[in-house]
Amino acid sequence: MRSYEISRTTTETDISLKLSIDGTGESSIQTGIGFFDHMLTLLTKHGLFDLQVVCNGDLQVDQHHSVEDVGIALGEAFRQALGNKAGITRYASITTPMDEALSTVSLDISGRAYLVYQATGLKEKVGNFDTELVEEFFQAFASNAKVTLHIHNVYGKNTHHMIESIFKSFGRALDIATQKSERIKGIPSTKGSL
Ligand SMILES: [Mn+2]
Repeated sequence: MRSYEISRTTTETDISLKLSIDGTGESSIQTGIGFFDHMLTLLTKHGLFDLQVVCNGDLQVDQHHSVEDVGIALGEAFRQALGNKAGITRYASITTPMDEALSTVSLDISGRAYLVYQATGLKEKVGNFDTELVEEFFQAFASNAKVTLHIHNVYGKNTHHMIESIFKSFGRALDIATQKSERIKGIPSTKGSL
């Protein structure tokens, strides 16, 4: 089973996270940030993972540490659960609409951390969620999963929809890139390691 369980405690957050890559879309997410829970839930659903997250963070400061640290823990969990990456598809490029909004996520499970994030025109808040934290989440994920991640919100009007289309694309791309293919023998790199 490609799964990983992580407990991570700092002075800012206390996180328990359990991930199965080959899941069914089941999730139980409690970060104390409603909109972020909504995004992690649909990421899990459309990525067909199983994910449990409990984060008790310093929300009296703001949401930054909680969102960033969940990104760190989730990235670490994917990296560990994938092991040596033998037989995986590695790449995926997925475009997903959400009503009037459209986003593309291109992912390479490369062993190298890189984020390109293009999402302009987001309103500052969705509910009480600080939308600048979307980029922080993906930076933390890419750094700790060690993946190359390009995120582009192509267009949209409603900020909730725009961010939702990003997370749905991300979940779907992560599902495809992590899938094993019978045609792929060994580690999918001409260098022999990822
Ligand atoms: Mn929604």
